[in-house]
Parts: sequence; C-alpha cells; structure tokens
Amino acid sequence: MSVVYRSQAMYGAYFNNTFTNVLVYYIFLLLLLLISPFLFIWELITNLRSCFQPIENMSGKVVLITGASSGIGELMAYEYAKRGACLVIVAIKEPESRLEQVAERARELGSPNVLFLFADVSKVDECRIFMDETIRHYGRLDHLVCNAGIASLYSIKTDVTKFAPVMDVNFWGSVYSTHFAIPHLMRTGGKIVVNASSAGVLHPPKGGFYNVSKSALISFYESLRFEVSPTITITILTLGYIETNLITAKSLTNGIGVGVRLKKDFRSVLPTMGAEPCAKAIVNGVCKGATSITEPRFVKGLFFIKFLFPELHRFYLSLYFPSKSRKN
Ligand SMILES: *[C@@H]1O[C@H](CO)[C@@H](O)[C@H](O)[C@H]1NC(C)=O
Ligand SMILES: *[C@@H]1O[C@H](CO)[C@@H](O)[C@H](O)[C@H]1NC(C)=O
Ligand SMILES: CC(=O)N[C@H]1CO[C@H](CO)[C@@H](O)[C@@H]1O
Repeated sequence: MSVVYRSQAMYGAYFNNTFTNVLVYYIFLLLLLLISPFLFIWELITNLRSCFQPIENMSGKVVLITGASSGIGELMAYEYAKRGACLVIVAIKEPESRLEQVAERARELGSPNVLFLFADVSKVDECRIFMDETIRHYGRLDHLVCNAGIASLYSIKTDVTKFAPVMDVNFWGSVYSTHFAIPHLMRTGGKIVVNASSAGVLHPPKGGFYNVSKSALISFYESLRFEVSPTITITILTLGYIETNLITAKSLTNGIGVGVRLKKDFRSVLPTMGAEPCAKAIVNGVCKGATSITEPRFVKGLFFIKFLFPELHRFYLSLYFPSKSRKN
C-alpha cells in the first residue's frame, strides 16, 4: 500500500512542476513514435483479419433506415435489398418525396418486403410510432441505421437560434430512434449504425452545429457501446467527402446554411469517394461486425494527425478556409 502512495506522490510532483510536466508529455510522444511501427503492423493485421470475418446473412432480416429518401441512406437501402433484407425506410414527409420510388426500386433489387413510413425523427412520438409499426409488421428488428441528417453552415454572424433543428434531427433523431429500438435489438442481437461524419472528429471551421451534432453522436454512441455489448454491435460511420447532394455547392448555400464562403469548392480540394462504392463498403462492414467505418480510408490518417499534431491540423485547415477575423 505505502509503495503505491509513495509513487503517486512522486508522479504528482512531476505534474506539478511545469518543466517536468512538459517533459513527460514529450517523452510520451517520443515513445509513441518509437512503438508506432508496431502499432502500424497491428493495425494492418486487424484490418486484414476483418476481411476474413464471416459476413452476416441478411436474407429475411429486418433493417430500418431513417433518412432513406436520398443520399447514402437510399443507397444503403439498395445494398440491403440486394442481400435479401426486409426493409423499413423512413423519411420526412416532403411534397416531392422520393420515398415511394426508393421502396419500389428496393423491391426490384431483391428485398422481399419494403415498408415505407413518413416521420420526423426529431419528434419523439413519431419515432415511437415507426418503431411500433415496424414490430407490428415484421415482429422483429435486426439493424437500425440512424442516417437522417441535415447540413448547415454556421458563422458567428448568423442568428444563433436558427440551429436548434440541426441538433434535433441529427442528434436527438438518432437518440430517439435508438432508444425505442434497443429492446428489440437486444432480442435479435442486432446492430446499430450511426451516421456521424469525419467532421465530428476533425472539427473543420464553420462546420458549426452540423459538426457539433456529429461529435455529440460519437460521444453518445461510444459510451452506449459498453452498455449494450456484446449483444448489440454499434457501428459508427465517420465518412469523409462523399459525392452526395450534401456537399454540392447548392446545399452549401441553401436552407440553413446561409452563404458562408468557402475558399474553394469542397470537391476541388479534397478527394471524394463515389456514393455507391461507399454505401457498399458500409453495408459490407456492418455485416462483418465492424465497430467503426471510415470512408474514404485515408481520412482515418487525418484523425491521427489531428490528435497527435493539432497544430499541423489547424494549419492545413486554415489554408482551405478563409478567416475573416484575421483581416479585421
Ligand atoms: C441465408 O439464409 C437463408 C434463409 O435464412 C438461406 O436460405 C440461405 O441459403 C442463406 N445464405 C447463405 C449464403 O448462407
Ligand atoms: C448522413 O447524413 C447526411 C446529412 O447530414 C446525409 O447526406 C448522408 O447521406 C447520411 N448518410 C451517411 C451514411 O453519411
Ligand atoms: C469535415 C467535414 O465533413 N466538415 C463538415 C462540417 O460541416 C459542414 C456544414 O454542414 C459540412 O459541409 C462539412 O462537410
């Protein structure tokens, strides 16, 4: 006992002294660099191993996808359909909603049964209703894909109260859906897929509440993971720049994202990945039980830079995003 106390006092002394406190940090970084070749190999091996992981047979299983009327949500519905899964696709009611067409297409692609429901995931009662509806129709749920999300750009000059819907849909929408799904997923040993974004890790400027909502999702699901494992597997998606309607110039200037200027179009500065191969990679990863999926893969490298070398991270971000405050 006394040995433990003595060493604690000793370490405490290190951290109380500014010089040794910093020294310990750099020694730690250096050690990390020294063992990084081994970590690299470990990463490589675990990645290779995951390729040979048995893949879940989705035939006849029930998958619920929110925000499935467009974008990656729609493409994921098709991927699951090709694997013979029964689907529940949910989207908000819009005048020109394509949800019914998506359902039609999913049936053509091989889904034995597709239920489409209109709901606003930011309303807790509507989430309860679509979950009840799913269970009434199929009697079970195997995968929940919390995909619905809205984008917005924030600048300090915009009215701050305009952004509550972003959190309501992106964060609370996923949390509500998950809350009602958990008892059913516990029964089937199911999976939850969460649409976070690399923005949730990388914190680019002006991502504002969109990116905040994604960080919140990551925090929430990373800790929920421990509560529901090993019965339920949670897959957190941190996608980089995917060619969907979300990052076209149009959506950057429309809606809540009122005209925040970006130096260049996203797609001209950052390599993007096609939405279809991305959706395929996601569903494949989920069926193999991945706990996190980052596409395109190289974005994961940026995560390391952000955590290990935050100054470098800020430097290259500042090159791509104009900073008005610097001029003032
Ligand atoms: C998947 O499961 C279905 C029935 O549940 C079965 O008919 C089919 O052969 C299975 N497919 C594979 C590849 O195991
Ligand atoms: C995630 O949400 C965005 C909107 O925030 C959407 O465009 C995209 O298709 C969603 N799906 C995935 C898997 O990223
Ligand atoms: C890196 C990244 O994905 N950043 C996002 C932050 O939020 C903005 C606004 O919605 C997105 O357009 C960016 O893609």
